[in-house]
Amino acid sequence: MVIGVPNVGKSTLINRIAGAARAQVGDRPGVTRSKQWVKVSDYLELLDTPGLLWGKLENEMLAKHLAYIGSIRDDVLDIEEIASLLLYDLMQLCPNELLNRYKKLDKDAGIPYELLEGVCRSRGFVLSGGHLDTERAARIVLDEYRGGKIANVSLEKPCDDFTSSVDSLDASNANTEE
Ligand SMILES: Nc1nc2c(ncn2[C@@H]2O[C@H](COP(=O)(O)OP(=O)(O)OP(=O)(O)O)[C@@H](O)[C@H]2O)c(=O)[nH]1
Ligand SMILES: [Mg+2]
Repeated sequence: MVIGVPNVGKSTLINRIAGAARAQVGDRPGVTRSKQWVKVSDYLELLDTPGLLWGKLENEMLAKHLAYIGSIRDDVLDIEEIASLLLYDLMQLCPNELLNRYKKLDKDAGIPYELLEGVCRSRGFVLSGGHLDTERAARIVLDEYRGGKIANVSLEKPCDDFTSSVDSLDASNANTEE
């Protein structure tokens, strides 16, 4: 049985082991809707399963990370906030790669949203009247991060503490279609 949070590649792994596109794959959470046996050989069958999330995500850092990687549907999130926080975290983890991709970021920005505005300036996402198209920038940042275009960096270390309890995000039904 292959289990895990949504959109991490469970079905892709099964297809790779089976050597054929047997399980449905997609770049969003909730693609696998029910359990499905996939026969790999006369001696091996794998069970693909829908992604699972905790009923309520009580740790703020864990919730953020799941949002960054696309395990929680974007349409239940404030993507500008998530993208801003992601940029802020990446600025600590891999500033050189981030500044290389988005040239006009202020590496000393004190507020995450300023980094999203920096992405707008870097990419020319400016609307009439000089307003910055931060929603477009947020979608681009999340897309490029999830596509591995910004940096290959781990958000978590084995020693990280996920026991603190902060009610930040109710993820019930967050990985299912309406
Ligand atoms: N970069 C990268 N992308 C991957 C990898 N494995 C899977 N993907 C991509 O991640 C996305 C999700 O893959 P799935 O196999 O559908 O993920 P899942 O865990 O079965 O997702 P659910 O069924 O929705 O829970 C797809 O766009 C895959 O192409 C990997 O090793 N590296
Ligand atoms: Mg799947």
